[in-house]
Amino acid sequence: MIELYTWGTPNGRKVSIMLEECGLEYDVHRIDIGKGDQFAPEFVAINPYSKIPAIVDPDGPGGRPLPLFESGAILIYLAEKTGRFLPASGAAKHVVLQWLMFQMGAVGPFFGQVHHFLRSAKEQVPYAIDRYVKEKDRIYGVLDRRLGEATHLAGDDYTIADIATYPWVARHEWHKTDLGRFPNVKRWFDALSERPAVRRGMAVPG
Ligand SMILES: N[C@@H](CCC(=O)N[C@@H](CS)C(=O)NCC(=O)O)C(=O)O
Repeated sequence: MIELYTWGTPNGRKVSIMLEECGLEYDVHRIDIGKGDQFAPEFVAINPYSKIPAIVDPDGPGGRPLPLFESGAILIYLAEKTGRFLPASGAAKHVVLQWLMFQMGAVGPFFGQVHHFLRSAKEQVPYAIDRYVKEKDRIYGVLDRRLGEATHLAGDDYTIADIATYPWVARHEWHKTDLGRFPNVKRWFDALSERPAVRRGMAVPG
């Protein structure tokens, strides 16, 4: 049974969606980041950066327990463990990793900054809002062009790149984005929203 340390955020839900898609059994540990649970010494021992998500796989490589943090690293690990949602080798594997890194380096950090400056910042900072909203729209443009030429981000198949990106697009109301402006993203988002594993993963931690 994999131990999942998570909260109801896009980065946490990438991992619960993946666990659901792979049919792996897991125990959910609620880390309430609003209350500061992420700084508890037991959790810091698993993730020294004090952020969700993290997992502990008691049956890691060599039969030894493996603690892991960073959602992208966790998705790659679970994909390799199960042989699902990431080709084993070749160009197709690297295209998946490219779109996964685009999520990790662009979608997550920039959408996250938009959420912060629109919803959480103590004062409205027009320069920051303008900078991050512009970059967010640029990223949506990249996703929309890509999804205009391919069914999924890495091509025909649904992969960990889609699993990583979906929960961020699911927060489109938080970053005030009308998906009607990005019809290919909307087509992809609506299709993924129908997947039972996506629905179950998005409901974690409940
Ligand atoms: N790069 C990390 C980012 C994780 C992250 O930002 N987690 C947020 C929630 S989505 C968090 O735990 N925030 C609490 C904090 O910063 O103290 C990953 O992808 O796992």
